[in-house]
Amino acid sequence: MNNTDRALSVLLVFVQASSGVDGTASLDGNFKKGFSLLKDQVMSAVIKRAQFAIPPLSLMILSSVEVSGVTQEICDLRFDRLPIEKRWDMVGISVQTGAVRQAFEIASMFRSRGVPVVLGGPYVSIFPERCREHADVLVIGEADDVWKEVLEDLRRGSLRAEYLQGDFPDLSASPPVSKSALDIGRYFTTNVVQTTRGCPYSCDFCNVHIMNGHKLRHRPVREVVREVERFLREDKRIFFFLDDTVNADEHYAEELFSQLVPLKIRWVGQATTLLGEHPRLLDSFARSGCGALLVGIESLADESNRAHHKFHNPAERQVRCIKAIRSAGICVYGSFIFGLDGDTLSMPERIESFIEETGIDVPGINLLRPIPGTGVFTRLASEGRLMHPSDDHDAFRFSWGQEMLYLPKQMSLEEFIPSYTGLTSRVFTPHHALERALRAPTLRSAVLMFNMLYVHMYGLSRRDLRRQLGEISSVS
Ligand code: B12
Ligand code: SF4
Repeated sequence: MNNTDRALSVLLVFVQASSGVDGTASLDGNFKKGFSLLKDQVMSAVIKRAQFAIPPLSLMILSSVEVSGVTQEICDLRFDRLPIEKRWDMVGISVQTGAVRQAFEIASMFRSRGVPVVLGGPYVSIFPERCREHADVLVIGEADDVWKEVLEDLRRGSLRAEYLQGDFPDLSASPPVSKSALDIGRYFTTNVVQTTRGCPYSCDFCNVHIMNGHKLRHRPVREVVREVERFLREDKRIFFFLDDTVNADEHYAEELFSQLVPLKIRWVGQATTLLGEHPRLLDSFARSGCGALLVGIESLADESNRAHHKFHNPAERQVRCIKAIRSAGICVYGSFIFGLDGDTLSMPERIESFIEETGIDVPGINLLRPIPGTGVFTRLASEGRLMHPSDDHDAFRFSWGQEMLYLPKQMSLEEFIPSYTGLTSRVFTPHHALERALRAPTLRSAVLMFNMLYVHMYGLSRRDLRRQLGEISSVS
């Protein structure tokens, strides 16, 4: 059929993961039982707020692609109900490994109504064969450039079954990102910006370097500055720089953030602790309004970081670097993974004193989530250490540290689980939350809210892990 005669509507869907940072459904589940309905709703709103919901940049990029006669809307399932009754000419769904089942269910609902479904996103790019039967069209790889072709083919009535972005798109020529498909008020902020893509590192538990490649691709500094200026006109709130490592190219970052100083924004991002050893760059971060950085500490044992190919943050330099970042007035969210291959039962004590010594403002103590498609997943499968069949990807969804998915190397599950739950029950208390907020170099209310959210979430994690331990014990 040729679709050129009438305006076509395309719906872009961001799927809510059933648990994890955006899984309010499971997060506030506890409250539903004991509290009155009003309290329930208030608590739910607080939790939603504390999740600092930001819009999906992927769908903002796609919805900014203009093809005459095609309009695009974003449905963010963290807030919206699926507009299944409305007439759509095509539905695009962003599939993350954590929400594959939900994404396929949504695809099937639309397809059963005759609406063609396009699947794209990290999971599709890594496992296209597993997605094929659930879609009419697959977009494999970063879709910045190919999306226009898809929309034009929709217009012509000649959609293909597959669009493959062979190489990685050149970010030096990306068109402006628009917020026109967003309901700005519902988000914590809509100022989400990516300055580079790709990651030069190869941590084996991560698939960014697989999806986006090892070569760092930059957007021109002047374009990022223009985008920040433009975004500021629509939304004065804080900026999230979504780069996996915003200091990956120090010269680029120093130039960019020095140029952002006059705009007087507040921003947060993700960086390596090496930043603490580069005073000029750190200074440009602080002067340009950086309020907080998430740093991946992973393990305090070098043998663990080596085992998982994380070579760029040796443990002995971490304390000094984190202290330097905090002294520059920037809060540190320190992300640990307990249970890596070199970790032993002495690790919880080390983590606790490390948090104390460095003054980390928001600690995150994760369990290793082996993501299908990563090096660690393949290795654990070959070592017989995965607790579910390796082709059951739904079992390896990203729950919030709520169950063990693999067997640790240096300890049994019967030892590991109590040691992890003991650690989180000591680190995440309302008392520590308040203490951390009071000593935070800036953004104190956000630090308090984040820590309080974690008091709640790690409580859920302990409940689920204890239940899993009970099940393991009753079987053995
Ligand atoms: C910001 C961020 C978040 C934010 C916003 C989520 C989002 N996806 O926008 C929040 C905090 C909510 C979040 C949550 C989670 N995240 Co996150 N997040 C990121 C981060 C740092 C940046 C995402 C981003 O904007 N990238 C830039 C855009 C442009 O790239 P993109 O999303 O890949 O989109 C491109 C293509 O994939 C494709 N595409 C994407 N969607 C679609 C849809 C269609 C129809 C088409 C055609 C194409 C297409 O085209 C886009 C343009 O090129 C990435 C790391 C990364 N480098 O991407 C991790 C990442 C996406 N997150 C990850 C994880 C694990 C999670 C959580 C499960 C964590 C948890 N335990 O709760 C949840 C799941 C949330 C969910 N509902 O899926 C993993 C996903 C791995 C995987 N294989 O799926 C990543 C890759 C990090 C990692 N180290 O592995 N996350
Ligand atoms: S964890 Fe961070 S540094 Fe390591 S490969 Fe992934 S994005 Fe790069």
